[in-house]
Amino acid sequence: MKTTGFILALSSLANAHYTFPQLISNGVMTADWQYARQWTGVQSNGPVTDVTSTSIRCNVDGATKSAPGTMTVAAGSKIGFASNTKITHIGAMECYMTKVPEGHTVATWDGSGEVWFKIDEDHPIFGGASLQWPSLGIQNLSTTIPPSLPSGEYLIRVEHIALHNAQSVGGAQFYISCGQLNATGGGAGVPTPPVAFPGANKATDPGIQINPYYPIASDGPKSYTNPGPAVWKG
Ligand SMILES: *[C@@H]1O[C@H](CO)[C@@H](O)[C@H](O)[C@H]1NC(C)=O
Ligand SMILES: *[C@@H]1O[C@H](CO)[C@@H](O)[C@H](O)[C@H]1NC(C)=O
Ligand SMILES: [Cu+2]
Repeated sequence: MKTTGFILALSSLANAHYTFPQLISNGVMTADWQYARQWTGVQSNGPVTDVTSTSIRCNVDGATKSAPGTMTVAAGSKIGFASNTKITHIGAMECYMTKVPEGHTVATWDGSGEVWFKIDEDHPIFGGASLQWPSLGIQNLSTTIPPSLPSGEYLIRVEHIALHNAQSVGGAQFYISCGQLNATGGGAGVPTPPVAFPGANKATDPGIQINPYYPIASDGPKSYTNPGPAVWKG
């Protein structure tokens, strides 16, 4: 009986997790792992919890694995990531990009170094018993490729930072996926400020180690500081 209960508890935990296998462009869903890098252990749907590991960049082995395809997107157009299941945890959504350097292709670029910039982040809704985010219960996330982004090949990285257990160090859960893009029709923007993964986040950052249910009051917590750099408004 005990064992059964334990297995049930484990499987319901796994069901609560999610991955981002699909990109969405012009309202069209692409196939699973066609443009997003399929990471090692993807069947677990599990999160990354160590912000100092290389896995924080593109999930487990995602820095050195390539996706079969590179998706062409116009600068200024909408792009999305779809989760394999509804997002079941409260937490912040952030989106980053990095340009593939000369002499590399996006299929083999590992995204190392202080080369990532943030293109989007969302913010919580205040007033409930806990912090709430607009991503809770949805599957499709959407953002805009900055219009002045220089044309060329990029990795795009989405992270959903689940914070339901984040009151202790290492309790935040990072759900991460990296997609391979070829941006066209871009401009002469200079994305800034650049950060590295790992490096952009500390386990004790106030947006990562936080009790989203505190203070306990009918109108709940009233502030949240997104981790990472400022958004580049290209
Ligand atoms: C996600 O977006 C796609 C493409 O626009 C749409 O077909 C699909 O119904 C959406 N899924 C959900 C759960 O909203
Ligand atoms: C990216 O787009 C440019 C402009 O259309 C094209 O010349 C280039 O071959 C594309 N590269 C990839 C990898 O798709
Ligand atoms: Cu989970």
